[in-house]
Amino acid sequence: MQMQQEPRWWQSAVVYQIYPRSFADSDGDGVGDLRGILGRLDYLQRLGVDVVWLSPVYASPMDDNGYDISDYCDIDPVFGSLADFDELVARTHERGMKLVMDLVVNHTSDEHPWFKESRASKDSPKRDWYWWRMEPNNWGSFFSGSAWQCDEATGEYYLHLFSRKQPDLNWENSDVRVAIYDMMRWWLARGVDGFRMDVINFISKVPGLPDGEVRPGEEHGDGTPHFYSGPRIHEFLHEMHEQVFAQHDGELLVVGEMPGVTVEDAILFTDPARGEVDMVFQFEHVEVDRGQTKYDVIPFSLPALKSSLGRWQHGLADRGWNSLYWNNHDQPRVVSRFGDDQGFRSRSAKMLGTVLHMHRGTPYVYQGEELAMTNTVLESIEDFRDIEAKNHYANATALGRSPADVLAALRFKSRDNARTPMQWDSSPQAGFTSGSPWIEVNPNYKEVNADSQLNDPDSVFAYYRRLIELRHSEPVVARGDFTMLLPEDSRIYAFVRRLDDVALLVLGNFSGDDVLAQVPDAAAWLSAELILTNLAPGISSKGRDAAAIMLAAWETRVYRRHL
Ligand code: TEU
Repeated sequence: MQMQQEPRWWQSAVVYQIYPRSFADSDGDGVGDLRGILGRLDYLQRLGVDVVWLSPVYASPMDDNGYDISDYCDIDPVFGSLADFDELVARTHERGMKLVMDLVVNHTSDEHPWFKESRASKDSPKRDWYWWRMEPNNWGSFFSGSAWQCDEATGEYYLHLFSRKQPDLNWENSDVRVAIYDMMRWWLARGVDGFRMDVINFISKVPGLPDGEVRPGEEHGDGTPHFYSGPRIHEFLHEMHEQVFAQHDGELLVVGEMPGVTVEDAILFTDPARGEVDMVFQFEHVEVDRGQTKYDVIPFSLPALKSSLGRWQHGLADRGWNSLYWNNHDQPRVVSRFGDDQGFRSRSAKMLGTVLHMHRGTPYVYQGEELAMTNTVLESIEDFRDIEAKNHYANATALGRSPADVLAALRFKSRDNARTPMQWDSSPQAGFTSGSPWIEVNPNYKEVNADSQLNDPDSVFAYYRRLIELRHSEPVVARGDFTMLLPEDSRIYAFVRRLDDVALLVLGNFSGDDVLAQVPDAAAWLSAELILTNLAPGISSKGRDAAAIMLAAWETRVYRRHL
């Protein structure tokens, strides 16, 4: 017996992620800001998205571009003021869209008053708000080097899973939790509609912080088994739900970013009956091209991608909910990664968008994805801005790796690929700023920009509008079940969605070749209604009695049939 879940508003919604630093700069200082976003709300409304998620805009020394927060209850001056923020909330709501904040509470900035107080002395009342040790364990940081930093004031070490300027909060201490829930309620009272919660499955650490395994060739131990979905994680998230979300009765969208989360755990996190979060970001599908480490790139395998996404579709079919994404501010651009950003940029971007958006789950569009923005040109290490990339380069080259090899991997995988300015038009700096941008604009902006796509019915932008509209108008897209076809095919992604007597067949060719998709019932599908394709009408081959469906390079099709 399938458990019928109550339909929730976000099951038919599409979320748009803004990375404020790189979206739109209103004052010419080269960094995007809230007033810049205000000036572009019409664009988002035209795209048709339901929710806007802002990467952090809180006060921050910007060691990790705002994921290091020094004041949770203020806006960083580089982005504007609380008054600008209130206006943004109001204008977003006026247009029928919701606004979700990024919540970073696994760690703060080392410049947060809590940490300043904590580090001051061993008997500070806030000493226990962070993790202090006489001796560090062997964990490595995600941003290279040890996860521990010796602090001058007391000679003890503090834990930082990310940069030295991002000390981890100690969630075992209930005062920490109370302070965080208070702050969350304060934002909800200001009108925000939910939270994207940064590395939220890292907040519960195994007591005693045991050493991690040191793999051959590695300098540090892998601490992840001791904090990925740690022993108290479900308890903490349920408590947060009770203390913060429950009062808002299903109006919010709460998504937990959870590196390393398993399907089994995701079911528990997102089962509405358990009261934790609405959905999680999992990472398996964006790690199909990952070797032992992030920068060790292995060849892309479509069967591996299908096996992963299919397992998640299956696992969360009855209980819980998926979120769907190719891109965010940490991932290279998908058209450069799984598509063809040269000869078939637009066509392959539309295919990738279709395959993702037709899955069951809530799709996330990352700024510029709707224009098929690509990875950028990063020649020397000076072109990079991201602390993760810069630390990795310094560390790997110090350990004797060839700078050319390290740079090659960084060019493909660097988070800076996602962080170049939004390409609005073909004017200097792509219309992003009148000043000098904090990171170079992608040199392809004259060809790839919003202005050239907004009024073109064949543009990637127009195509994304249709994808979003389909989720709103077709119940089978939002609520239908999912069946993967052709799991072993190395070039075709194919699946069926079904709700009552309506079925959709979704096909995507992940290659530059013509390929015959040997799907069951091919003849019946060929005579069904073609509701979406990325090829101009007439180019699609339509042999009526074929036993298979011929797809051109990077072609995608969605057929609808009544059964
Ligand atoms: O990222 C969490 C995370 O684990 C990674 O995806 C991270 O981006 C890194 O690439 C690991 O190699 C979140 C944020 O999305 C990211 O921007 C922050 O830097 C990080 O947490 C720390 O707050």
